[in-house]
Amino acid sequence: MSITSIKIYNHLEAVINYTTSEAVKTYIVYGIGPNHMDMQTPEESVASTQHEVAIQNLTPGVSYYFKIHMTDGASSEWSTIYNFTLTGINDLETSDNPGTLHNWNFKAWNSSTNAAANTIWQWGQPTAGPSGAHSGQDVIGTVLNGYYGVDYHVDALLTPWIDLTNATWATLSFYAWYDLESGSSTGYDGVLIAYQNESSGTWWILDANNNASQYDMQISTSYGSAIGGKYAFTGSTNGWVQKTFNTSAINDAKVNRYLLGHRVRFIFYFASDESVHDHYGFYLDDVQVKAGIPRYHVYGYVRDSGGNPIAGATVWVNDTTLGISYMVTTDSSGRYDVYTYNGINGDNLNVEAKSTQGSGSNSGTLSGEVEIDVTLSAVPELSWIAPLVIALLLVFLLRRRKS
Ligand SMILES: [Ca+2]
Repeated sequence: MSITSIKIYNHLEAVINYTTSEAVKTYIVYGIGPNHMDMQTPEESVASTQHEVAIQNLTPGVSYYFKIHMTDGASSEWSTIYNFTLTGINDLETSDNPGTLHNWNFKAWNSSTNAAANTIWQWGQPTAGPSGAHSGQDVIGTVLNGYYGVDYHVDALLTPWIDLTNATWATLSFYAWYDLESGSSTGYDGVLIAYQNESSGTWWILDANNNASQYDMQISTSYGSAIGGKYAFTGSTNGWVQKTFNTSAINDAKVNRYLLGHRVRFIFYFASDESVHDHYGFYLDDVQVKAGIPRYHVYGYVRDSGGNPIAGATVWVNDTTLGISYMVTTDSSGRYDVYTYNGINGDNLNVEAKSTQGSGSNSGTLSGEVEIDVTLSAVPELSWIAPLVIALLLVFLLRRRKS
C-alpha cells in the first residue's frame, strides 16, 4: 500500500489518497497521538485499489496520526502509522475587550487613517440599527446611536497588518448588518473592501476585477460618490449576515500578486453620495482572517565546486516517495525555495540542479523545513578534444591506406 497524497483543506479537513496492491475495502483510524487513534472513518462500501478518504472536523495546529485497515473479505491487515500536521490559523477577531486580542482595536486604527477628522466609524454597543452585536456586546459601526447622516463622505476603517508572507490562500470573513441608501438596481451609498501590502502601498479593491458576486450592486456614477461605478455593499441586510472573501475563489492577478505573499492590511471603505443620509449605515462584527501556510518548506543553495552561488540554475525537487516534482529557479544568491502541502514527513527527496556551469544532485528527507544544497560538477570544458583527436587519427589512417 502506498500513500499518494494527503491534502489539507481549510486547516480543518484532510483528504488522504492511497493505493493498494489488491482491491480492498479500507477505513482509517486516527487521533492526536500514535496511542490515541480513537476516531474512525466509515469503511468503504466497495473494494478498490484506489482510495480517497476525507477526515473532517480537525483542529488547526495539531499533529494527527492515522493507520489504515484493509480487508479483502478473507483476511485483513493494518498499515503502518502515518502522521500529518495541520498548520495554525492566523486569526483575528473583533473583541469585546479590544486591545487584548491581537490588538484588534478599531478605535485606535481609525485615528491612524487618512479618514476625515469627523470619522463616523465607532466602536461599542449599538443603540440604533442592529438590536445588538452578532456576538458579545460590541461592534464597529458607522455612528452607533443613529443614522450616518453625512453626504459626500469617505471614511476608511483600517485593520492591523496581517502576515500572509507564506500564505497560498487566505479568507477574510465577517458579519455585517447594513442599511445604506440604494435603489433597486443601483447603489447610492456603500462600503467596499480594499487591501494594500507593505511593499507597494497601492490600495486594491478586494473583488474579482470589479465583478464581485460578494457585493450587492454597483454604486451610481451620477451623484458624486467616491466609489461610483464600483461594486459595493449597499441596501439593507435586515439582520446579521456573514460575508466571506476567499482568495482561491477570487483568484485574480492582483490578489495573487499583491495580497498573497505579503504583509497586508484591509480597509472597509465607506462612501456616501450627495444626498439622502437618513440610514443606519454599516455595522461589523467577528472579523476573521484565515491564512493557509504550506506545511513543508524545502530550500537550499546551488553552488559550483568553488562555493560560488549559481543564479538562474534550474532545480527539480523530486519527492520520490510520492512521485511528484517541483521545478524552480535559483535567485541571485543561488537559493531556491519550494513550499508545499504535498507529501508526508520522511518522504525521500532528491534535488537535481542544472545550469550552463554543470549539474549536480543531492538528497534528503521531507520535514517541516529542510535545506538541501547542491554542488554542481563542472561540465568538462575540453570534452571536444577527445572526439577531435579520434577524428584526426581516422583521417590520418585513411590517408595512409590510400598512399
Ligand atoms: Ca446618500
